[in-house]
Amino acid sequence: EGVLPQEYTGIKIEVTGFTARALGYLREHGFDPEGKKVYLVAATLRPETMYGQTCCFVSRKIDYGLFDMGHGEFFICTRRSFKNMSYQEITPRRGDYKEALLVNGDLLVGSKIHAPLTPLKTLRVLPMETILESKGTGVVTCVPSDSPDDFVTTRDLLNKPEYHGIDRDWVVEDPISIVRTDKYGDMCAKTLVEKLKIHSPKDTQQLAEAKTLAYKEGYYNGVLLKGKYQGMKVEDAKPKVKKDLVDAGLAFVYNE
Ligand code: A2H
Repeated sequence: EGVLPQEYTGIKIEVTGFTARALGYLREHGFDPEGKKVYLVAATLRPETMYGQTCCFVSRKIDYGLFDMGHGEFFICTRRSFKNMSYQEITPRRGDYKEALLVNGDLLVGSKIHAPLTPLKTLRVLPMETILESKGTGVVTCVPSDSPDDFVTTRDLLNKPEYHGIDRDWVVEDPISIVRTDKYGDMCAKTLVEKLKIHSPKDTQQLAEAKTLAYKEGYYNGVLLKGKYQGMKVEDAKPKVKKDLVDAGLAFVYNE
């Protein structure tokens, strides 16, 4: 845990089709998603990269809460993060963080989702083993072009779908180019993962190095290739993309 507060953008990713298994569980426990809007809430430091989302990651080690946001809307995130949100004027009632239901990440894997800004209409929920319960919302949106973690996890899912208990068709093979830097081209995560010879999502130390390099280069020297702010420096585009998402009700600012 750092000393300074970290400002995340909470991205609302709508679940458009629960798997039959998830539906069975939810109904059995008195929750019918029919006619409701259920969102997986992903915490990101890079809202300007949402043009490159290819899936949404959850952890099978985490029991997520399903929280009533009022007006037929529900959030799926860790109880820890919803508690924090409840003291930041994000939720309906200050200090009320009792979930309607607990849902293990495993039940969510395979569900169909719709995420803002990505050109891909339907994405899937996929498993990521390295998600920490103690950070963000426990939900990570996957941007394999710019996040080394996301790139390596995606590659691992593609290489060993049976091991991960997923359908290979659920994985989008190619990252979407969204940021260009002179140093690493227009797929900085892929470039760095290859350069540092990172083989597995468990290569924690090299991944940390790749993350730092990708983040610094992308943020300070990157140019956005997609969307309304195409051609603008990432540093300048980030607050604009974030504001547009928040104004459109697709995201919110969350601190921890
Ligand atoms: B970032 P920091 Cl394109 N466990 O979003 C593991 N990782 C988590 C997490 C958790 N509980 N919650 C959030 N994260 C990820 C986009 C992105 C991110 C890009 C490039 C780099 C990057 C798309 N994924 O982060 O420890 C989320 O991934 C690299 C720093 O608070 C979030 O931003 O600094 C970032 O880690 C937050 O990590």
